[in-house]
Amino acid sequence: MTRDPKHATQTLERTETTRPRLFRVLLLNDDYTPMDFVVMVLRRYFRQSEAQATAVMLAVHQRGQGVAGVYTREIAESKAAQVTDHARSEGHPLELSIEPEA
Ligand code: NFA
Repeated sequence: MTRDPKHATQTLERTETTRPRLFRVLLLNDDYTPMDFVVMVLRRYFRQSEAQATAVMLAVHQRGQGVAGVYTREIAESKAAQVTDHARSEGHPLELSIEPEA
């Protein structure tokens, strides 16, 4: 039997979502990794323009470390691992680290 629409009730579903924590992928300076390799890494793995990649590379070179990109934990870990593998395969000591944002 159909209910009088004047008195109908409805249940509204609301799925709760939270924003994932974000993590900075840091590039660390060293004395041996070629500048060109670092610029290539920033362009290829962190999708930076040539100008941005050059600026970030120089900032890392001068200040010791800098942010390559900001991602969810899994993506940040995966980027750091891929870049480390690539650097080692070419004999470069480049190091990266990950830190939570705020
Ligand atoms: N310091 C390195 C050099 O002079 C360049 C570099 C920049 C390395 C940023 C690592 C990170 N060849």
